[in-house]
Amino acid sequence: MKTKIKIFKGDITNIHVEAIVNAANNTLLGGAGVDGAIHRAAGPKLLEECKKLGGCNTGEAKITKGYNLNAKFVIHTVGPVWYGGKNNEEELLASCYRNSLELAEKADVRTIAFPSISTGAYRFPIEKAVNIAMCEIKKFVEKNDTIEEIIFVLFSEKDYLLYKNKVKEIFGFEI
Ligand code: AR6
Repeated sequence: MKTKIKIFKGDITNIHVEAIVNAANNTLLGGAGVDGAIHRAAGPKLLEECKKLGGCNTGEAKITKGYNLNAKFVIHTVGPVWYGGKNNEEELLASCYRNSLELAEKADVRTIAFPSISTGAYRFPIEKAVNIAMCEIKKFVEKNDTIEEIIFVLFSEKDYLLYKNKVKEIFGFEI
């Protein structure tokens, strides 16, 4: 495995990477949380481009330019709302990570940052979400080495520690 996995505590809009992933909603027209922060930092042209995309299904992803962000691209993915786990939520969250990474690879992205998709307004339990995120990343990096760096950006200390411990468990190294 050549890809480096990193964990960072802070605001994803400040990270210097080629693509940042947005935890969006089905309209792709902006919202609160990380979505709001990304649209604010990217500026109004991001919304203009998003309006042309015709929304996005849950579990899927679409790519736009990054406009005023440091990142060249934004990959918008729509996580599932957690309704207790019987509505295919786990598989849908896994497909957010898979589809985002596939789009990044197609766009020749070498560095990418993810937020913790679905664990805010969409209420996905973070202990389950972090496991799904890391398992999907591991499957991807075992088969692809075009992406050099994958960074998870967490807002809170609690989330940061959960991700950090999961990296150790799944990848077997300390960050
Ligand atoms: N940088 C990194 N992480 C952040 C940031 C930031 N700037 N802001 C929030 N987080 P959420 P969801 C964390 O609610 O659960 C939006 O309204 C946050 O603490 O942003 O997928 C969309 O339009 C949490 O841990 O995304 C949708 O309607 C994580 O990012 C809906 O929310 C995800 O929280 C999507 O909900």
